[in-house]
Amino acid sequence: GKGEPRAKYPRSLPSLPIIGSLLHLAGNPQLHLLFHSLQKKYGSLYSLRMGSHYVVVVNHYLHAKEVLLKKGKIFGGRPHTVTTDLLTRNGKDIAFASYSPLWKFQRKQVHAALAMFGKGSVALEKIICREAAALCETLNASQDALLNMALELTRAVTNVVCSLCFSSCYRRGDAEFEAMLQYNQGIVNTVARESLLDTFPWLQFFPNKDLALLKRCIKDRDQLLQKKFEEHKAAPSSSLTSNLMDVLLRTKLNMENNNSRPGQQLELTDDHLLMTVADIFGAGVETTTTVLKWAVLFLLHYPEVQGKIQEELDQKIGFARFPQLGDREQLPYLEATISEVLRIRPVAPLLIPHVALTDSSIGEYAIPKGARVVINLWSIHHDEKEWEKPGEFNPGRFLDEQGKRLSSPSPSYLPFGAGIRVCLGEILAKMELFLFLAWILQRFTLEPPAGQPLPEPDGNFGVVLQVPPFTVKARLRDAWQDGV
Ligand code: HEM
Ligand code: PLO
Repeated sequence: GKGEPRAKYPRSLPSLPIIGSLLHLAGNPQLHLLFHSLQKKYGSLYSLRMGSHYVVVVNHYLHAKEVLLKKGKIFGGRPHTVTTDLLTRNGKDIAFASYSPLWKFQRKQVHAALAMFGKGSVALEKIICREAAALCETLNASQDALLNMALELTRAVTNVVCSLCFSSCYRRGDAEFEAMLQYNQGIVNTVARESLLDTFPWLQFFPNKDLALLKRCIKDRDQLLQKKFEEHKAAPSSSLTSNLMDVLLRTKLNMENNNSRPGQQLELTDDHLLMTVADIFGAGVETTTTVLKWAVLFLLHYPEVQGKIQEELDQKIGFARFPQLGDREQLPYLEATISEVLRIRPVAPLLIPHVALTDSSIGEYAIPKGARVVINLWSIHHDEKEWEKPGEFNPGRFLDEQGKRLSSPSPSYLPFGAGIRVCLGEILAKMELFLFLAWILQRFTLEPPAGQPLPEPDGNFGVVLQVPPFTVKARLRDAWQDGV
């Protein structure tokens, strides 16, 4: 009305061509870095227009917490994009689906299933330790030979998720595993790239050959999924704590039987079921593997950190038994190292874009309905007012003064997001990171092979922040030399 102050919108970047040309110059757009550096000129909250889309970029943790926690439901939407719609059959999954009653139901089902497998964490812990043992065997057998560590880590992590989703696992040379590696790589390289860069920039950064590749990879993924789906439908497991596929199949059946009741309109279609499993399978593999690769690359760059973790392992666990989850409190330096890896190289540096479902605000700024809100986790984790020398890899920053307990020096830290869209795999991922690293470092010292240059730990922006390829030598530690 009259006299009312006009709504104040976030400062907006001058015009698209400028961003477009910045990205163009950069060649491979490292969007999180560009959005971080734009703060100098435009402040921590600013907006830009990408074609028909209004995008708000959030670089400060207080604004991020307002979006994710205080107004989580308002900002709980997701954008429709060409590539993620292809990947998820128009948003029938969890991660790329907008807020809806069915989405809420899918999340709840998966959450309950994961909690059930982790009951007292015993079942999950057993699965992870089984894979850690197999991984250590492989490392041991390929002593001194150059080893594709990334591949072995991926297999170990994949087998954990495979057990969870399908009660199955892969051995070396398995054709289905090789196929999965292939299509995952293709999807990671192409999906969601246009969520911020469509219309005009789309033409520059999303060539049609990428779209063709993505479609091919999705087809391969669908084939694998369909096979699993039919196998499980034909022979469902009777056990209650079986696997995600069987749990969802049973839920679907129960819903159909109850659907004669009025008021029960939710329908979990085959597509919803498949896309839900696909999300967990995809996220379960790509995220944890990526963090493990980052951890190993940083340990190669910082041998003193590796030495300190091993010292702690030797003192608290020794050589007569293997690490277990119950040791976590006893190994604060290892836990601090994991926290630091998740800070310095966030898996999802811009999370997944959120969408404002109604007119709202962030801080003192008005945000219109439909705005895409990008949370720049990179900025939040590299804020100089919150972190001392944020660019430095320093696990010690996550320890208290006595160096005995984990303690974050700043609230500007959200590696798994927060609120209604918080990561569904946080607990699982933390268990895996801890157990795999503890098992490996108890037995082996990781070294860069002589004469092979170690790449700088620079990330490559994509749907996950990708690790540069590198080679490793795993040397059996002295205490294990005779007979293991
Ligand atoms: C979402 C981080 C592992 C399943 C997310 C988000 C982040 C994240 C930042 C986005 C939150 C947002 O958009 O606001 C991580 C990290 C991981 C990890 C750092 C490993 C260290 C996993 C694993 C699983 C998983 C192992 C599966 C078991 C999901 C799913 C979503 C998600 C389904 C979508 C949630 C939604 O949109 O409602 N994760 N994640 N994540 N994560 Fe993870
Ligand atoms: C990884 C490649 C798979 O083929 C498909 C897939 C499904 C879920 C995605 C995941 C990919 C990448 C990481 C994502 C996850 C959902 C949540 C997770 C985006 C594309 C994160 C870190 O937000």
